Amino acid sequence: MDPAALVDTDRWPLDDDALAGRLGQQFAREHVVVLPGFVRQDALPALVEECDRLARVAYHTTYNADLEVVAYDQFPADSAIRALYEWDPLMEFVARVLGQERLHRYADPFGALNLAVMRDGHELGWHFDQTDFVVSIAIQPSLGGGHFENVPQVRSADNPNETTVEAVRRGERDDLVRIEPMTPGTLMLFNGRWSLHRVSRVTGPVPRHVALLAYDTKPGTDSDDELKLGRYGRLPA
Ligand SMILES: O=C(O)CCC(=O)C(=O)O
Repeated sequence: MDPAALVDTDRWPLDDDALAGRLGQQFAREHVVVLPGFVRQDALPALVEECDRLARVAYHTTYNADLEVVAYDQFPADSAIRALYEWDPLMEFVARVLGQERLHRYADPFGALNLAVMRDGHELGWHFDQTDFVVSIAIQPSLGGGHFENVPQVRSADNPNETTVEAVRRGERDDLVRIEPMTPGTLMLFNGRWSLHRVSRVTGPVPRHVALLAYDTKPGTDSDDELKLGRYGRLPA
């Protein structure tokens, strides 16, 4: 599997410094960037098929959520999604957009790469991530709901901003909430450690499939056992 064949590099030339610079300015302003049509339209059916296959081994997590998760170690060697995650040009592109000299793949053997599968009635509550940056790739939207709702950079390392965070959780600060499109093939980059986010309740018979690619500014970042047990139902052997 050649990951380069999955990406629409005419529209999104990953080695173009001007593009990375433009997106970087947008990220600095908005703390999120969205790249529609990142995955080529003609590559999507195979990705949907892969997700449908993977979804059969997903773990039904109840950790602050009601959704099914496929962990990194469950993606087979020939997985197209795994190939994208392990493809250095993508990680280097993300690093350039973020103005980071380099990024590291998340060291969590489960959480580095996830497929989030959300079926009728599933939802994901407000939360922060334990890694600095997440790239999500929308693969299949649900018929109803399943909106990614995000309060970008609501907190920072210096300012936990608990009053606002709690107000968002109580539904009193909808003015801060940004809803991103779930168009298949869209790549989105957000800083999940500082951005409070959730996915609204999914409705209808079509499962929502999103791939989540986790990166960190430091090597060796891993999630704690509580998160692993809650999200994946197990710990590494
Ligand atoms: O499915 C998404 O769009 C985001 C999922 C997410 O935030 C998570 O699984 O932690």
